[in-house]
Amino acid sequence: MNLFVPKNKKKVRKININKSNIQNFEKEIYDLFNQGKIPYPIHLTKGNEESLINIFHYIDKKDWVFCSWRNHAHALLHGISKESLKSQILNGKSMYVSSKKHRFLSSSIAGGIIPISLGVALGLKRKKSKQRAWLFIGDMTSQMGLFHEAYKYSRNFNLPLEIVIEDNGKSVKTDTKKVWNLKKIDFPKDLFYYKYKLAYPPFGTGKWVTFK
Ligand SMILES: Cc1ncc(C[n+]2csc(CCOP(=O)(O)OP(=O)(O)O)c2C)c(N)n1
Ligand SMILES: [Mg+2]
Repeated sequence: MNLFVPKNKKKVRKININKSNIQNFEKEIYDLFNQGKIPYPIHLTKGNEESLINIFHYIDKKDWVFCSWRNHAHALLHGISKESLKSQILNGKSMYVSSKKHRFLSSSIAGGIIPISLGVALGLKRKKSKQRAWLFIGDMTSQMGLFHEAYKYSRNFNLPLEIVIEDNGKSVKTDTKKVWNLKKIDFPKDLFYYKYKLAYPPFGTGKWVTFK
């Protein structure tokens, strides 16, 4: 199974970005990095475009999106322009792209975004907002104690927090299942979940680059 969507979720959005748009953007960043034009860390995504596009159909334009260092595709799908995203990346913010206007926040700290998304979901509930908070986390981050507490809190207090597990099987280069002696990542069935094979190295481009 590549993508699991929980029951009773409705598609609410038209997406006018396709797989090649995302791949072309990432390839441009890949080339710029190799040319020494981005002297900062970058994390590229490839192999999950179709699942991501599918999931973003469920995300309202005014919902809050929270994700990790691997966030370029998410940013484009949530409406951040290519130009603005590229400028953030060229200025060293690839790992923590953000836009208040688009209600988009990411973090380079593993699990760091979890309590923030939970707090925003609590705020949305208190304000009786119709919007939801969306939390995207990797397979390793989904095994952190922090995540289990946030999950329990959000469900027990019925908060508008949607969670997406992005399972590429790895924590950087380490097999996540081996770390925890798991046969498979077991996840509650009220979460979105997708599995993919990351087609870029976990960080950078896999090449030694001389920065100018
Ligand atoms: C608090 C903290 N510890 C360690 C790291 C180093 N680190 C960066 S990515 C990563 C692995 C995370 O794996 P996963 O959640 O599966 O995300 P993926 O990169 O595979 O998308 C780690 C441990 C970090 N960013 N933050
Ligand atoms: Mg992973």
